[in-house]
Amino acid sequence: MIDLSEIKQKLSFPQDVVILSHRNPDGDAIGSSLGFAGFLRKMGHNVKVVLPSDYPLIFSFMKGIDDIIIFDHDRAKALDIIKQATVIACLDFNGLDRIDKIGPTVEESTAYKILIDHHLDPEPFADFIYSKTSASSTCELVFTLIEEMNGVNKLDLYDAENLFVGILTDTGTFKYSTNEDTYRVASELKKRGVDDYYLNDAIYNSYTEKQLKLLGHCLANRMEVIPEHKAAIIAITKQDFQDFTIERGDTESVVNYMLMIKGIEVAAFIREQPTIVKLSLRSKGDISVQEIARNHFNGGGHKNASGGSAYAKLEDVVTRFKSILPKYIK
Ligand SMILES: [Mn+2]
Repeated sequence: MIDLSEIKQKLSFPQDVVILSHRNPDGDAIGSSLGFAGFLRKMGHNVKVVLPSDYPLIFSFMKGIDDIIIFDHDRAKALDIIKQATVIACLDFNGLDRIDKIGPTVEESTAYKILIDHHLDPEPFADFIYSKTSASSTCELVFTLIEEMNGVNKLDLYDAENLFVGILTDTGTFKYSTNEDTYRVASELKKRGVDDYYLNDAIYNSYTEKQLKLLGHCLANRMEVIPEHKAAIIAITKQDFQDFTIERGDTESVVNYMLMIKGIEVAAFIREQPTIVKLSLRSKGDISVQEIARNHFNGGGHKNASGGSAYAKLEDVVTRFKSILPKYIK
């Protein structure tokens, strides 16, 4: 374990803490932020959570989520809070460009900076870095850090639930990215009263009728399977966005369905947006979609889950994706 003496010293008296996570926050970004916030508050700190952009509505049930300050909604307030912070904790992201316009303010701040993350290649901008790419989620790391600080008894049921949410969502309900600690931490959280059936139901049985019909459309009319390269692609057009009045979060899990086809090991969900084409990529095993995203689509993420974008026509992005497949899939 890493040297905790400095962080312990910094947190040994009340601080104004700001917890930050990445744009388009997912369950892990939100859960780790809220869980760590709960822990730090019980240590006597004044804690605020700031996210660059709004969270998906399916997470509205999470305790404390209403108190999160969204930079996109109130820029002045968000920046003000960050400027006044004496401790800044950056959770579930590896570089200041992941928090967009908040980045420079964090860079300029003289606050004590903490980075807890499981993405590849963390930038060395923080004073305390707890980074482990083998961790399932930042929530897993937040919990193990709290354990190392002998603070587990400070976690209440809601903190435990919030941390469980990140593990659940970043592992696709324990289907990938798990390690021994993942199950151990999940067990510890369940011991603290977490009702994982309730959390699963709240998160995964939350489709609207429109979203399920959209999923059907994607699978029936927009999917192309390329068995020789163990790949599948779903590409949706601007017209699809209009026809289904697609909003933020509506297409969240579409990409994962393609990997349910036997023999398919890499999946691309490609979306034509007003000025840009965005890609969500998933893979199984040793195929690194992180490399594909980084080398060809100006993106990154994890080995088996990443994303990217391109300023090009939808058809051209699809063609480019197909043409690079042989290089990455044996
Ligand atoms: Mn994560």
